[in-house]
Amino acid sequence: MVSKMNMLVSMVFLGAAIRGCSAQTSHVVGDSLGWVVPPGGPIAYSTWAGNQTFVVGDTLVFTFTTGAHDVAEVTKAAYDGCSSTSPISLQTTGPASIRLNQSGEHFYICTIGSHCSLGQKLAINVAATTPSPTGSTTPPTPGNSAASLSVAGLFSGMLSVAVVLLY
Ligand SMILES: *[C@@H]1O[C@H](CO)[C@@H](O)[C@H](O)[C@H]1NC(C)=O
Ligand SMILES: *[C@@H]1O[C@H](CO)[C@@H](O)[C@H](O)[C@H]1NC(C)=O
Ligand SMILES: [Cu+2]
Repeated sequence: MVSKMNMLVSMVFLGAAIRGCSAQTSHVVGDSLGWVVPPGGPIAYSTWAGNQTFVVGDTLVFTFTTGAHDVAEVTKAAYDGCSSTSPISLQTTGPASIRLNQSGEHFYICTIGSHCSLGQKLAINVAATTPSPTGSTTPPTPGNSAASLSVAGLFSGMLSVAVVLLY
C-alpha cells in the first residue's frame, strides 16, 4: 500500500515537472551583441528573433548602457517608420526586462538618435501556447493545442490508473 502511495505521489510530481518544462524563458535580445546599433544593420535582430520561440509569459531582456540607448514598444507603423512620438511603453534604464503578456506581434525600437533607422529595432511574434520547434514566427496551430491536450489526457489517464491501483 505504501509503495502504491509513493507511485501516486511520484506521478503527481512528474506531472508538475512536465508542466514546469513549458515555464517562461528569458530571451537576452541579440545574445552577446546586446541592444545596440547592430554592426551589420537591421538583419542582426531579425536573424536573432528567427532563432527564438516566444511564448506568452516569456521575458525579453534588453541589455544596454543607460543613456546610450533605450527601448520603446511601438506599433507596427512606428516600427516601420522609426517613429518615437507616442510609444506604447518606454524604458530608459538598462538592462530592461519586458514581460510578454500578450500573443501576437510586438515591435521594439531604440528612440535615441537615428539608432532605429540604423537597425536597432526588433519585431517578434509571440505564441499563446508552446509552439512546435519549427515555428517561431508563425502563430500556434490547432495541431499544437491538440498535442498539448493529448499529453494532458495521457497524464490524467495515468493518474486514474494509479488511483484505481491504490483503492
Ligand atoms: C539562426 O542563427 C544562425 C547563426 O547562429 C543563422 O545563420 C541563421 O540564419 C539563424 N536562423 C534564422 C531562421 O534566422
Ligand atoms: C505584464 O504583466 C505584469 C504582471 O501583471 C505587469 O507587471 C507588467 O507590467 C506587464 N508587462 C507589460 C509589458 O505589459
Ligand atoms: Cu540606441
